[in-house]
Amino acid sequence: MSIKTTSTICPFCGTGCGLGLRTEGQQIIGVEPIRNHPVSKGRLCSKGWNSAFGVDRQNRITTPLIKENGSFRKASWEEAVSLIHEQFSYHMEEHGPTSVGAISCARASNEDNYAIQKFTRAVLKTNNIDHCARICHSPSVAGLARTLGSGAMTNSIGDIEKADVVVVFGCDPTESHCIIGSEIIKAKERGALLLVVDPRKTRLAGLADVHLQLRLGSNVALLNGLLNIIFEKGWENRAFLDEHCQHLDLLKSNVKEYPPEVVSRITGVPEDQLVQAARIYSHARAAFLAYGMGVTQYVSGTNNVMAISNLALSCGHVGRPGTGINPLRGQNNVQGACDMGALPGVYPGYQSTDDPAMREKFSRAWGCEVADKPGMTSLGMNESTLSGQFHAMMIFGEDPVVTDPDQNQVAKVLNRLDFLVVVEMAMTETARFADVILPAASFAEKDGTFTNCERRVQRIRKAIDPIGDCLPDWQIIGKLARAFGAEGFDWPSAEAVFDEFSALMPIYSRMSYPRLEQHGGLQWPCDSRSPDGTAILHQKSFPNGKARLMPLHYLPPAENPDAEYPYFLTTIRLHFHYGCGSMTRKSPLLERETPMGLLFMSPQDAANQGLFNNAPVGVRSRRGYVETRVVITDQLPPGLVSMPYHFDDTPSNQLTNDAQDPVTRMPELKACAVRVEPLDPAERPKPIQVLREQGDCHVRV
Ligand SMILES: Nc1nc2c(c(=O)[nH]1)N[C@H]1C(S)=C(S)[C@@H](COP(=O)(O)OP(=O)(O)OC[C@H]3O[C@@H](n4cnc5c(=O)[nH]c(N)nc54)[C@H](O)[C@@H]3O)O[C@H]1N2
Ligand SMILES: Nc1nc2c(c(=O)[nH]1)N[C@H]1C(S)=C(S)[C@@H](COP(=O)(O)OP(=O)(O)OC[C@H]3O[C@@H](n4cnc5c(=O)[nH]c(N)nc54)[C@H](O)[C@@H]3O)O[C@H]1N2
Ligand code: SF4
Ligand SMILES: [Mo]
Repeated sequence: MSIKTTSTICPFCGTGCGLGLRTEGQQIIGVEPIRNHPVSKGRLCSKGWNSAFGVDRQNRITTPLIKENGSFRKASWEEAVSLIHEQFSYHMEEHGPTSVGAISCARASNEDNYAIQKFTRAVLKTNNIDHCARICHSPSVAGLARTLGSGAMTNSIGDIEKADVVVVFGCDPTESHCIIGSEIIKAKERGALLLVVDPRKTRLAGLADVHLQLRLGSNVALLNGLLNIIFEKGWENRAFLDEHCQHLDLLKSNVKEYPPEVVSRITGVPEDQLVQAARIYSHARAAFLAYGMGVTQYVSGTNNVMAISNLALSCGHVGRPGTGINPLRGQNNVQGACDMGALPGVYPGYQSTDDPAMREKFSRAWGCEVADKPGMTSLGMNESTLSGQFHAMMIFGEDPVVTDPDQNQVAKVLNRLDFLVVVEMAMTETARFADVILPAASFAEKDGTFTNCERRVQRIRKAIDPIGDCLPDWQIIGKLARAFGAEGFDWPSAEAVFDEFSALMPIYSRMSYPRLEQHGGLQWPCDSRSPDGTAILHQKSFPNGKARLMPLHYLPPAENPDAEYPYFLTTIRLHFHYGCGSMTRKSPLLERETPMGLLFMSPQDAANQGLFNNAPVGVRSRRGYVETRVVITDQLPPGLVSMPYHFDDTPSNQLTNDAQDPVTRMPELKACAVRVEPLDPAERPKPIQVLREQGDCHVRV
């Protein structure tokens, strides 16, 4: 049998590296990088190299499954779909369409996400549609929409090589966006100055010219402090401010309240470092600022994003090569899932559901009445379930039991739902709660597109047939829609789905599969004014004319250490694992590198508690308890501990707090208070499943 290589895109992070799948017949036999790929240029990180394990047939759900008497049995598509139709119809009639909803999937394609939100709005007649962007970059979408008028990365990954200053603000790209991380290291090697703002001494912080090791959750104070110095010294970009920004006076009087001595007290950063950082950023010819979850995952998430925007605008580092405000979008297709309107408030292309003209546009295009009531966010649907108003949910490819804050609360919600459908590739902790599981095809088994963090829409291509009874999500939606008697879901191909949505979305309007092929992907906006795509946003002006500067105030995290829970816990990512681990933990090579959840702790704290490297410990918060092992590291200052969130047996989301940003309802995943309880050194940490059986963790279900 001949061997062929199919050119596609890595299914993990938003960098969007080009990946070749080598197949022999219907078997994936290898993975290779794509040499001439515009972003990855022949490189992959270890997750990309190991992507085939996550989709292997041995690790997959391959038929629909229906729960009966507490366990799953195999079912046909007809039986599963008819049960879903019956249950959803019942709840829609009994309690109205706002009592049902869907969670879409930032790991699936644009075609899948478009189909899922169309089905929700046109067939279930509700705007209750959301996805993991809620707990990821929703503050970027909201914050940048307010200040700049558009919520995506303003520049491109290739701009890093044009910058003379790179700022890494609350993100850890050598772990999380490894190929971007390596571009930053290259920039540093060729002489760019590197500024890192992070409470932990990350790998890039170790290489930085200045590392501002601020206290957890003190971003707004720090950013206002930098602006105070910049305005005080006259280092702002007057010409840019005059031409492009409004509300300068408001911002100036706002940051007057943040002189260096006050900011140093709040953030713990020495005053001379604040001045040094302010000088470097404001004096740069081109400063590329990248930021991540250390900015967004706070009750002050949207304010943090707007404070970053204030700084970049005041120094004029927007709209030119090598600059920009660059949220490093996380999931392979989270940018696309947002673009497709898998959010309660927007149709595809960020066209508001509150705008009657848009409602009319989509009603006409879809040939039916669409939902007219405002939709709920994912956490809103959870709350509504607990108050008895929300009854049936479909979750496409997310594992909230492991990845949402406060695991015991999530379990309580899923138990309360009357009917839960999970569309998944593998058996996850969330899928165990389902009444029906539908088997999804993996990225290797379908055609479509992913949109990476720099707004580049790229083709993914089918290398093998879907295994077993699996189907791409958009075809699963087709089956469900037919059961509901709905028309307009019978697309003959992924390309037909793409053609339908690109015609409805101005920012994708000049894209087509042949044009994506020809250009090696196209960056939106791609319209008649910019038919070959847009590498840099806001080069001439902002969508609303001028950008807005926003006066903001510092707000501490919702939960802070105290005598009972003396440590701050922050949750992080590790290079070798991804999300809930449902794919990366299937790779023996990745699993060998980090096989279990860990608690990182400073040498001082470990010494105070009499803990040695690898010592077993319990970690407790007001919400839950896990057991794990200690790793002593000088990456952390005393008083701060950290844990990855990839491990279903050591879930750090047992501990996290679901206090929320009032604008976006982003939960505060980056800060909560915990205590660390040494276990007998001979004891093995118990996985959560065992703790639960023993009643050792306060499961509130
Ligand atoms: N290996 C791997 N890569 C991934 C993922 C994965 O699961 N595994 N997930 C993908 C996804 S979904 C996403 S969203 C991205 C996320 O990518 P990142 O944003 O890099 O993710 P985190 O590890 O959560 O990093 C957040 C950083 O913020 C810092 N931090 C915490 N609090 C503060 C604060 O108050 N201020 C500042 N300035 N910094 C703070 C933390 O110390 C940490 O270094 O990664 C993507 N890539
Ligand atoms: N404590 C803490 N918690 C966090 C974070 C944190 O920093 N700290 N980060 C948060 C962030 S930024 C994010 S984005 C979330 C991520 O949270 P999730 O989205 O729940 O995590 P993933 O592991 O990406 O889960 C996606 C699931 O999709 C499935 N899947 C993959 N491809 C497809 C497909 O094509 N179709 C279907 N139907 N399914 C598919 C996979 O099998 C996997 O089980 O986690 C959040 N949780
Ligand atoms: S950097 Fe991201 S997209 Fe590139 S290979 Fe690694 S996980 Fe995949
Ligand atoms: Mo994310």
